[in-house]
Amino acid sequence: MAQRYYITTPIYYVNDVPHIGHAYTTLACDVMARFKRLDGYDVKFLTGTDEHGQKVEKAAETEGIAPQDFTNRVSQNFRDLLPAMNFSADDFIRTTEDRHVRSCQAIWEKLRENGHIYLDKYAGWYSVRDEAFYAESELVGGKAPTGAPVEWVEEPSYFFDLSKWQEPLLAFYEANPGFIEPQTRRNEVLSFVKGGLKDLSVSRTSFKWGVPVPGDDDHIMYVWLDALTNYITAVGYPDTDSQEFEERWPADLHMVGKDILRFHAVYWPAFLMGAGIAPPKRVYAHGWWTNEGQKISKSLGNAIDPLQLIDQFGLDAVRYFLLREVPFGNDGDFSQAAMVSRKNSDLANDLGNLSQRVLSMIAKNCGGLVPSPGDFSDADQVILGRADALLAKTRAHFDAQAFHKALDEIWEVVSLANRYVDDQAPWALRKTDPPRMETVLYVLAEVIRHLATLVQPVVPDSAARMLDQLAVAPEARDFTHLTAEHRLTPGSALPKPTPIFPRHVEEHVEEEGQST
Ligand code: ME8
Repeated sequence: MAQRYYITTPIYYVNDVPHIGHAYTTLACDVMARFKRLDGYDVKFLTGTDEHGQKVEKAAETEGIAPQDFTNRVSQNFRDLLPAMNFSADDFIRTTEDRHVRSCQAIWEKLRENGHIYLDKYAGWYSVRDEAFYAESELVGGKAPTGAPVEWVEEPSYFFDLSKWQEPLLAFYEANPGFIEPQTRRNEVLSFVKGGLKDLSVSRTSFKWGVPVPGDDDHIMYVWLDALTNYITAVGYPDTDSQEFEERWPADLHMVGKDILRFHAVYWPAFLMGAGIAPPKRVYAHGWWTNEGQKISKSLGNAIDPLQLIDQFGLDAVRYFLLREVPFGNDGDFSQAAMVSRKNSDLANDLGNLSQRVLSMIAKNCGGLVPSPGDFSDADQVILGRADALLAKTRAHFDAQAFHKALDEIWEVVSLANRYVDDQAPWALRKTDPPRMETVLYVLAEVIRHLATLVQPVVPDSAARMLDQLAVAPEARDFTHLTAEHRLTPGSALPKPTPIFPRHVEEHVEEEGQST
């Protein structure tokens, strides 16, 4: 039976329209999910929206509409991003759904039954923007350490006994060294937990937009306890005996931005252990995008709209750029120049040109059929060997979420193949040694088949077109076909090749061209 893989994005607040940062996290999950499916896994890929809490309530208030109407509208923007970015999510959860309210109340009951929740009073700082409580000692110049404004809150509150979880958490991190990635982030979490944990306020009474605390309607659940629970709601919690829960939980990977690592790597495993549920297997905290050197923020008005980027550069170029430009895990800066350069050099010049020149030579010189190879030379064997070895290398990088390294590895073979074309000069062989020309073009077509199969997770539409042009059947595109036993069949008919990766043409350049 297929191995299972359960991957999640954060659920996004509906106080804002989706921008490039949200698209980035979901993209990372999408390529991971696509890779695993092609590698034979039974995948569940979950995303959704976080719709409760003071931040969302305030945003609705500002617009003068009921929170539910507001969240219905904004949540739809996040849902619309899925087809626009070609995201292959299997489920989209909204925290205002009944299934989720039921699940939140169930985990609350479990925590209370197990003696981890008690009623007291909260007096301290709260940041609505971060939806987080801060101790006086954490404030920097009267603000949250994130720079968000804070307000003084004093109200009755239920608490979760987080202080008791320091040792169990440290033991858990120790036993599961890959639980938090990258390792530098793991070290930050470790030192935070070693510094001691305070009990956590997990309910609010000063507003209403949330899940009611079971048995005490004056309180609503703290939005982070509510939000984190989405990951188990979507696999059937509280029905822990259900087949889905047994098969899917614990999740294989929660992908998050570095800003929300603490919630996922400290609070969440503590809540789960408190409720007698296994923590997830891994939390990966990726870096933060800036825009031309500036922090992306609503107030600066410099959020990058993914839909606009797609319009400008094409979807696959955007997907490729985001994962290739910045080592995954690091912060990155978006710039138009870098985007154009990746699109033109890696996609148009390197991969696009390779496939276009090989396929048009085949169309012209081999009657539009997959060429018939003779014996393979050493050079042929070397490049075929490199192509055959790519899957294992790529898989190791994907398993470490090192997407940039996987792409690097693949593009090394793209370069080798381009060099092989130049060295072998099939256009010259056409006259001097036609059978050898066929062998060279066959080797190249086979290498391109490997490349196109492996880039499917990142540039799915373009890869599909490349595979169409090689007449690779839809059922022959998964990774089990990346072996020598599945080489292209000589003599099969190929469709007429058309370019797949266009160069980026600056609009103003075109206009200048027209006016002269
Ligand atoms: O935090 N660069 O939701 P959120 C990279 N609802 N990633 C970015 C980014 C940027 N500039 N800006 C946002 C929440 N992100 C909670 C999550 S989960 C149980 C609840 C991405 O709408 C990044 O993944 O503020 C970050 O963690 C997430 O969006 C925050 O989304």
